[in-house]
Amino acid sequence: MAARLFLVFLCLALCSALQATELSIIEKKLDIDGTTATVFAIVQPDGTPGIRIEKGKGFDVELENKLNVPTSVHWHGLILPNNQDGVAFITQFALYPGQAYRYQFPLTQAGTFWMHSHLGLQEQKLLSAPLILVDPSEPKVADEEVVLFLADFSFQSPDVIFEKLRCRREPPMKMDVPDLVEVDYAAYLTNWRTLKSPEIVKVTPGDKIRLRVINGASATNFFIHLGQLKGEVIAIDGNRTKPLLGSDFELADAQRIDILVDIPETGGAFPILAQAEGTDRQTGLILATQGSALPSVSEKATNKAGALTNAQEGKLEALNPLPPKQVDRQLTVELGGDMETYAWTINGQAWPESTPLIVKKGERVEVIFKNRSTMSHPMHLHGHVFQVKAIDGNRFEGALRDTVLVTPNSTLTIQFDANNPGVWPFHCHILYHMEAGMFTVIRYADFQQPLSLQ
Ligand SMILES: [Cu+2]
Repeated sequence: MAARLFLVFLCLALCSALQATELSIIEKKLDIDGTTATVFAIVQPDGTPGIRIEKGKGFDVELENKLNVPTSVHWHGLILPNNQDGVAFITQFALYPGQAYRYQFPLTQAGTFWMHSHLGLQEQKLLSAPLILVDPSEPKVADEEVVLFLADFSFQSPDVIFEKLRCRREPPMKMDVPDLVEVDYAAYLTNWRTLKSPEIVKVTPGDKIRLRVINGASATNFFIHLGQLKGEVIAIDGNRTKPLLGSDFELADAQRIDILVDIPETGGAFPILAQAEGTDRQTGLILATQGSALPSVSEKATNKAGALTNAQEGKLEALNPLPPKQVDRQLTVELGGDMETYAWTINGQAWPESTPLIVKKGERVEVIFKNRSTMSHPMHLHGHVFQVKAIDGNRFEGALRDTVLVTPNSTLTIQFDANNPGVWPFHCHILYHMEAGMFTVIRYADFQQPLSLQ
């Protein structure tokens, strides 16, 4: 018995002695086409934004706040213990200036994720970064990987943007389709750069490239254009899908898409572009083989993009869907609000005046979203993976996701297994809709939230 206890202590001591990955939240200068902006960032000691972790090693991150304001970081899409979900004042306390917190939990997933502030409007100041989980035991699907981290950028403070949205009575831009573009952004970024000086990624002729595209924008849905390249979608929100072929895809706010592309044997330069919904503006990077002539790509696209639709969602199928099981509980989630009042609600309530949605551990839960508004809402559930099960009443075995776009005046059904007790944020990922009230929690019955956070 004593020997066994000693071994347990030895193991604990060795485990805690292992070095955690260090991540710091910092303020930094960013050049936006010749004008310097002050933004936030989440970086490793060498300045690399975000992290890449091998699944088997588990999540072990020492996160330090080097800002002079409180902050928090949420690990978007990860299945993790409730008290490490990083949502300030709901699942954790804020991280105050100078404080550090060590996040440690086992990893059950491998795929493309991201991290971002979950406190106030800090996400708009680019407090976000990629979070890539890899599983070396999985068969290799590509020769190279390229991460595209998309963002929307404004020189205005997020508080001013929010106040303008709440006070305006006129659309901010002349629009053919109203309500598609809420914020007139100064720039759209890919890996923190505009198309005036895009990242050029060297690739080899004949190679297969895995594009990990992350929509890290605060309030923008994108269309992804591969140009001459043909793509094969292999994963959505970090979950494997059956192959979906194409050159143009949809990527709502906070979602991720993993696409395989083949670089032709003849080589060349291949822009990978993301065009903001409802605009003629785009961002991106260029994949180029040695010696190829680099094209200049304008920030202005040839055509104005319309709105994202349900078309792609209806074609996506999970590679490993939820096992068949009878639904134990059905929750209806009505999404309401309008641009005039700029009050956004879930079941008629705006956070924090919200009634939590209750589930019980072990249940198969079905959520029916009914969007009663004229805006799209990318709805995100923390701590769980859900499967899309129906769009406008048409049932199918859709993708596994953590964020799904509910388009205007449509109904969309998802299911998940309630197997991770806690109090889990469930909200629209458009930052300003969330801030204006489109946020609630799913609470497990009998879950004891730490008293101090109630
Ligand atoms: Cu919304």
